[in-house]
Amino acid sequence: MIFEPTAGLDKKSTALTAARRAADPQLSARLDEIAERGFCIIKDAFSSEQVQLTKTQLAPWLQGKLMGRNNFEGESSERVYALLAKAPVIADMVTHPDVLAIVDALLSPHYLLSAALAINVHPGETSQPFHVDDNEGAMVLPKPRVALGVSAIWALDDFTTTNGATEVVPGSHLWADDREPQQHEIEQVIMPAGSALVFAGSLIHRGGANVSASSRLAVTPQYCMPWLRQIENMVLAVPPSMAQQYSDRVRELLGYSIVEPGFMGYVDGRHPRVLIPND
Ligand SMILES: O=C(O)CCC(=O)C(=O)O
Repeated sequence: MIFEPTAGLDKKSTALTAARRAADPQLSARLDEIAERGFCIIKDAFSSEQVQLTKTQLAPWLQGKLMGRNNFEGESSERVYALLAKAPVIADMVTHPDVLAIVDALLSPHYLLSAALAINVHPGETSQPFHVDDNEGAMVLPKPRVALGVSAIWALDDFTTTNGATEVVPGSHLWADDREPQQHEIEQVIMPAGSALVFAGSLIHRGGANVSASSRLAVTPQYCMPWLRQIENMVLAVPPSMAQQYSDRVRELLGYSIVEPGFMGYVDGRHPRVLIPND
């Protein structure tokens, strides 16, 4: 059985997506590409000024101290988590309208930001193990299944053939769990700084090996269904006093939200936004 990435959505969301597709052919083409190949690339999603500002805000955290602790994180890579507690410009990435238009179509309303981390792949780094992003926590739902998350990987340096560009396996979001990618099925994502790779959380991918002389910086915001546990514990990473600086949209994505209709996410019987000072 083949699952469309959107097969898990309710009728209202599906109708909304159909209306948005009709109004926005570019969005429609991106959604078609994700349905078929599992990913799309948004070029020039950030201007060179935004790329530079992001690098400037990340620089204090990229001092060679937060190196990966295993082969998955990458022992020659730096990983900076909890980015919304460290670099407020990341909010513009996390809420980028072209990315959220895709996430809106693929996940249920009130979806959450599951992770937002920077990955600086240094020269000498080897390929990461292949993985999908939407199966954390001993997932018991085998593939093929609907995507439970959507991930973006934003290039802050040009992704080249040698510096550790992300590698994807087109179509693998529709595979069963036991299918292993063969060499000829792997595609490098070559894209200029400021571009965003957006993909179904069920797509097989990995960070590539960096055989160049320069590092490759990326930020990966990942979104998940509202009823899944976030990979990063976002409301502890960004407590109410810090959430105060952000828009309602960012706060909602962090988890200062409830899943409506219903009450998943309440705190002491009330909407969690009441904990944000001066709200
Ligand atoms: O750094 C990359 O290109 C990919 C990283 C990744 O997929 C991950 O850590 O989940």
